[in-house]
Amino acid sequence: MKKVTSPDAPTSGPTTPRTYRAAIIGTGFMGRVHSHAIRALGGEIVGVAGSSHAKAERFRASHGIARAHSDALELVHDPDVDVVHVCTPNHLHAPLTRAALAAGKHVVCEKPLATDAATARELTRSARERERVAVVPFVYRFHPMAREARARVAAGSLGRVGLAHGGYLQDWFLSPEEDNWRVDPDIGGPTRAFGDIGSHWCDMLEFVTGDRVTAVSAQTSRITDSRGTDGGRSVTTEDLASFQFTTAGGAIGTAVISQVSPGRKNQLFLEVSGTEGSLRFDQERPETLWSGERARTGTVSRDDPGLSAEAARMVRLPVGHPQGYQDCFNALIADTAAAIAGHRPEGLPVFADGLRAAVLAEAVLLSARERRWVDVPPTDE
Ligand code: SOE
Repeated sequence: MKKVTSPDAPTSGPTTPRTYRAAIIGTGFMGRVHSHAIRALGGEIVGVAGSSHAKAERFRASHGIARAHSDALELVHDPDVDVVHVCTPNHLHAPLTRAALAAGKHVVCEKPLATDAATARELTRSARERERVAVVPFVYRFHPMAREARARVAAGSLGRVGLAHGGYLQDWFLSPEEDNWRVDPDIGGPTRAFGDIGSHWCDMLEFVTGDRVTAVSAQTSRITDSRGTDGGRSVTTEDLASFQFTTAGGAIGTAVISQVSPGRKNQLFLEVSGTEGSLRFDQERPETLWSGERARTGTVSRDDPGLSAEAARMVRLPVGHPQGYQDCFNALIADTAAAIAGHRPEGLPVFADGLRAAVLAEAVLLSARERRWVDVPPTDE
């Protein structure tokens, strides 16, 4: 494939790649979602690797992929592969990404890019130096209504933004019997609920408002100190987090993060209020935005004529045909391919955004541990 530049680097003009030749490492939920998105693009999945050969083989057979590998590094070095998709448990993200960049590949690495900010910074620099397209799937950016909210804030429709609040709520860790690699800090990292879904909320906040969180005051908590069917392992990471924050633009706000809220499956919601109006996005009803003004309230719909150009660019299906999570992923992978071809697609989440999430996570954990406000250092990568 022709040498291409990262979306952050200057480009000499778009070209169309021959094809998108990918490797998938990781055979769980995210591996499946990535695989569907690559196929939707018309890309080729050269091979898959998993935590065991049996898992890789099952994934290969059910997804119609040519090769199953037991050795992920062998697949990373395959000359037929242009882009490596890292969809493994968290502790493998950094070593596999490092190896893929060193082998000259483009990378789509699931979040967290790394379980600590120093490593995330190293990978961000490495991708930039090597001029590789390097993406972290903050995928909710690809809902047309998230783009619409961002466009309206940028156009000044809300006036001066003073407040943002919301949360990200799930319930899949409700039972103390629920055990998972995420519970083990050596595999999942030092933060669980915040790292897994709070990172999405913060990305959405900063993406929609175009503003930066400058300081946080956080608390974390858990509903059980042990997990597993036999009362098994002791738990050190959080089920719950709440935080208040300030932004560079002078706004304040709060967010609640939970993986133990009964009945809540995947509710990421964000409400932003300015001097002229408010907007609310809810990921479980992603085709509309609630809009409020002093004199009236209303609903902006994906089907409305007159959406911003960026929102319209994310519309992939005709009016009346709802779009969802997988459509967002398809759009993200399509923009990744465009970046590899030398375009600069608006709003593609790159490693700098993964680094930003790692820096925010460290600030939240430190604040909760020391029960004080913590400044969030700027991430100028
Ligand atoms: C599980 O909590 C999970 O799949 C997250 O890992 C994803 O990032 C989120 O999009 C949905 O929930």
